[in-house]
Amino acid sequence: MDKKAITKILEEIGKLLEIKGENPFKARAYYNAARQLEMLQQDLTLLVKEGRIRELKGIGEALAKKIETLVTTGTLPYYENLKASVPEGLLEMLTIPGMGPKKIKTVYEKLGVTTIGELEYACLENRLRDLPGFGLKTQEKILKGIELRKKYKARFHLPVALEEAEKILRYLKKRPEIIRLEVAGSLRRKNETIKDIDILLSCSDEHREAVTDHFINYPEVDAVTAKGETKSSIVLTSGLACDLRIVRDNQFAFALQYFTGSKEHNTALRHRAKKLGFTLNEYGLFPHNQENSLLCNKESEIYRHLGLSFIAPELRENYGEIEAAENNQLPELIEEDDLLGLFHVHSSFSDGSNSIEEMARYCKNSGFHYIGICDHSKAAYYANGLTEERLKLQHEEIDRLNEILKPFVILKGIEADILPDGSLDFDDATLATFDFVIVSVHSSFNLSEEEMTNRICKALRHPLVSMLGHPTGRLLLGREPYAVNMEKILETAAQFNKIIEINANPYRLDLDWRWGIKANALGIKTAINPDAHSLEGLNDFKFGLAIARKSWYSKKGVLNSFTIEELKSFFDLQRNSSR
Ligand code: DGT
Ligand code: CA
Ligand code: ZN
Repeated sequence: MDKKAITKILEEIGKLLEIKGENPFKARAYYNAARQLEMLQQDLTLLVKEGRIRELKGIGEALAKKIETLVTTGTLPYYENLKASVPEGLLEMLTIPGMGPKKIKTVYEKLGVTTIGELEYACLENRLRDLPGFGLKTQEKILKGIELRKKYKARFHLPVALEEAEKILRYLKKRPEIIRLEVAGSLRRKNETIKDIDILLSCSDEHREAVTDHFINYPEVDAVTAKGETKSSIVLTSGLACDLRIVRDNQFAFALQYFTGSKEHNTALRHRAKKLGFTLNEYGLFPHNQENSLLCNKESEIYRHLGLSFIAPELRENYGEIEAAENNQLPELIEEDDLLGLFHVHSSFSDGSNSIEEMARYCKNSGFHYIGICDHSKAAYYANGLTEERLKLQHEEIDRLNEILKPFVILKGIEADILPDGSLDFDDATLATFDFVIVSVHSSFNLSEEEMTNRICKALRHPLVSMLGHPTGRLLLGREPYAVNMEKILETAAQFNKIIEINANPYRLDLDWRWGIKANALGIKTAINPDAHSLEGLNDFKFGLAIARKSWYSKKGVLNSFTIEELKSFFDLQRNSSR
């Protein structure tokens, strides 16, 4: 192993020791050794052979032995063990500007943050701001560093892609030659993460070149990666790629259907077309033995020719939508106008940035009828969780506001921690003071699948529990879900008439829609829960709505469409039926 590699390892050992909070002199000895090697004029291998490493300033017997081991064997068990004793993500955090070993140690110890994804989420929830040695400026710097890193990754969160796409569409619309313009691909299907933006437009042949030039001259372009007559690709300054396809207007519906995907849906649809005597592709729907395509101005006409009712883009994942469309059994999907209120909203009583009054007024002004305030419970000390005493104050405040804001209603909820053994961190008398209770896992993510499943199922069987929050704890592109048997959780939820939330935070979107389809089929109701920690966060319900639609939910399965009276009787029913 060469000098440079060894220097790097010595430095890393120093940082690992600091992250672990070992004696600072020990870490300093490694940094010093790294510097000594860097400045070394002689050949390191020779020095080791002659046993003269100990002569270097500040390098004692133990350190000299380690360097010798590295030079002769290329590995160092001490280093490997040290690395294994620290979560991998913590080391990775060293690459983020502003995150030195001390700060990493702090976020690990105080917030339990072990990955960059979790660190980002903690910044967005303002958790770093109040840590010793941090502050708002540091938090912003760290967040910026994380964003920069993300530029070079393969997939993007849904809101990033949506915002970029909207900007490009606005820009493209300036060209009067464009007849029709739509986003296709995974973004139109509202997938939880997006690889690239697909845009489709129609114009007459002679305008293609001008429209293409306009596209590649978009101001926020980092690189033009393809430029052809019908297809061009750019990479945006955010790192996200965007493909543009230009077709004739009489091909638009076919191209839109094709480029919306998913690939799996398209493959199934093509097979169906073939069986019915057609060839289906991005250019048209061709009856066998005919050269010309049928005319379809809209996608719905393509589906109709294939004996299917229209399939909403969100459902085009080959999860049974074609069979359902054939039998006219597709659900009437939930829509924004169906939502009467929002649950799972945090306030400044725990870790939210806004007061209950601000959150409630914002909801009221957005046209909602109610809001369910759910701050953290006392076990969530890192999130300023509520003790019984502070809960009383909160309930008094809600009573006071309900008088003022009538007929708007603030519901008293809580996001109670599910403790590792499945019990909750409030007693039944306290739990009974809420209108509804969300239970979530916020700690001990490393339990075995069986333990985690039992833990959650036990909480779901509790008669005073209404909903399960973010059922897998995943952070999209940031943290894997914890090990859990989702089938068992769904079975339990169905049996005890419990709600499983669709956490609408775009970093979570948990329940995953693939499980959402199953939950829905089992008759489990869901709630679209923004998990908002600020006024802005309340708008995240839109992403949850998309996932509810992807999970085939119609109005009747979504708690947010219930009136206040319906809600109250539902929560009563839940309590009485699980006793
Ligand atoms: P993404 O970009 O990974 O988030 O997901 P998509 O679905 O946007 O995938 P993308 O951008 O590769 O392609 C856009 C659509 O184009 C895709 O959903 C279906 C269609 N498509 C692309 N390649 C194929 C293919 O090889 N076969 C079929 N049937 N369709 C394709
Ligand atoms: Ca795409
Ligand atoms: Zn939570």
